[in-house]
Amino acid sequence: MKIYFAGSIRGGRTDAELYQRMIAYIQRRHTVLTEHVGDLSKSKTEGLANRDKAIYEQDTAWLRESDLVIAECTTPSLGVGYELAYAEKYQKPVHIFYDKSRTKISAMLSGNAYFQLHPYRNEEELYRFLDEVLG
Ligand code: 6IA
Repeated sequence: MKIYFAGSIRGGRTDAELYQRMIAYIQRRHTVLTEHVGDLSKSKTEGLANRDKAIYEQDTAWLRESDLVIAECTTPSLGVGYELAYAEKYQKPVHIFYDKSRTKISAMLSGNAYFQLHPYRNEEELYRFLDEVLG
């Protein structure tokens, strides 16, 4: 499957290493279109305004091309929130993961039955949920 992985960039890079581990886990059997989300070498502020248009065009094209969206939402991100609504518009299955001891997920996500939520206690449980989602 082609997986669109969404995680915070300008919203804050606290969980970038976790994204990197999740992406590597998914890549054992699937294609991740958005590997850069877990790229630790790139700064969250990198980029110029004219590059942002290209990022938007590429990411929305990848969302339309994807079979499934996996979002790690412990660190809140406006961009990820936008991507989730965009994925719903294109009827892509959306799975949202978050560490329930570290965040309260937005009611705009938990209140929308379209989204499948996976609140986890630790990383071990997160990978178990990922196995269930990826089959
Ligand atoms: O509002 P945020 O920046 O936190 O939004 C994060 C989400 O938007 C991610 O799930 C990405 O899919 C997308 N996104 C935001 N910035 C970029 C980006 N910047 N490149 C690709 N997708 C992005 C340049 C590279 C970066 C690693 C520094």
